[in-house]
Amino acid sequence: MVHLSAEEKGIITNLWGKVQIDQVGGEALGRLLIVYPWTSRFFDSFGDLSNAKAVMSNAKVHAHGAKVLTSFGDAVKNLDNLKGTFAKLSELHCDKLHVDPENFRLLGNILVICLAEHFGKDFTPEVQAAWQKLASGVATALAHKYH
Ligand code: HEG
Repeated sequence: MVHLSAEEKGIITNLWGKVQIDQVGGEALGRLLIVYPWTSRFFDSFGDLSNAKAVMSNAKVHAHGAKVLTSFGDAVKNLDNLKGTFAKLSELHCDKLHVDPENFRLLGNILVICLAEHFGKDFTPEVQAAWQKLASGVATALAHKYH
């Protein structure tokens, strides 16, 4: 499990307070679907995901991306207990949704790219390192109940 220093926790909490969840969430999920097209198999009910423009303007992608990033925010509030925080969601993604947990890592890395784009020069290497660690911790926590 990841260990975050007090400094890293401060960096994470500070940036999170400025994240536009609806916008960044939709962007991150949209980019996941475009960069790794096979991930769209989980979202049959979302309608047209056949090309980048269709994905990025798909309202269901934006709504679900916002939902996912809001849930990711629970990690920020529970930095010392990621496994407990995501235990139920891990069971859901394993037992009901059958999402390959590798996808959590892909989404985490895409989220970091979206944050870098939004925050520009404020997204220093230290900030990136803290967020990369958090994304990895969330992916591990979401994979924890897989069997
Ligand atoms: Mg998942 C549903 C969180 C990555 C596919 N995801 C959900 C829900 C939450 C959530 C909160 C709603 C659960 C509910 O209805 O009770 N997802 C979540 C997080 C992350 C993640 C925090 C990673 C940071 N999800 C993820 C990835 C995929 C995926 C990478 C697939 C590539 N999620 C998925 C699907 C659903 C959810 C297919 C059900 C969507 C629906 O039909 O409503």
